[in-house]
Amino acid sequence: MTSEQIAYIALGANLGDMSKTLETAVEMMGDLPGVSVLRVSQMIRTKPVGGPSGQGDYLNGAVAIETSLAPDELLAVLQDIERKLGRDRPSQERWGSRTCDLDILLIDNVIMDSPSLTIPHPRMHQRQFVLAPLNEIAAEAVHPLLGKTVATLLAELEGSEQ
Ligand code: A4P
Ligand code: MG
Repeated sequence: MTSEQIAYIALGANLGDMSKTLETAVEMMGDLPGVSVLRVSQMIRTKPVGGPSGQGDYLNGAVAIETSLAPDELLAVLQDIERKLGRDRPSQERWGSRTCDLDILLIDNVIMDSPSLTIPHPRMHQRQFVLAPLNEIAAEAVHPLLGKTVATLLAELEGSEQ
């Protein structure tokens, strides 16, 4: 039995009723054994980053949870929610449109890199659509590899865009 840890999950959608889908995803997370939802950010509309051209805008958000699940167990239950919400990938292209994408951003100070799971999420610090909602619920959370808070990472990213 793993002890309770705080994890941050990114939510993204750019197909279907995005607002409803993400709301349902948060409810389903709260219903999981071994998971409690602590905080939920606002869902923000963002321009697609990467992937094929012509994709629609995304709705993105972030959730803080407390969980006793091990990282690979958490990934499995999140992927199950993605499937139940009809995660439908019209193309298998990397970074293509999706009904619901749930990514694990951070789990306390966990650092891991296995074929199926990399924590912290390897691109989180480069993405405003991840950091802006995360900053709303976890500005002081520290990225264990970069040694910086979410607030600092967001400020650096916004500064570098000018
Ligand atoms: N995987 C490894 N580490 C993790 C982790 N920390 N959390 C593996 C979740 N999954 C992780 O994921 C592919 C595989 O990553 C999984 O099988 C898992 O074992 P996927 O969700 O099937 O595919 P994906 O999401 O297309 O790939 P990826 O690399 O996660 O994409 P990104 O980097 O998440 O980018 N633009 C806007 N505005 N908003 C978005 O939300 N999202 C993407 C996807 C691109 N552009 C976007 C957005
Ligand atoms: Mg993903």
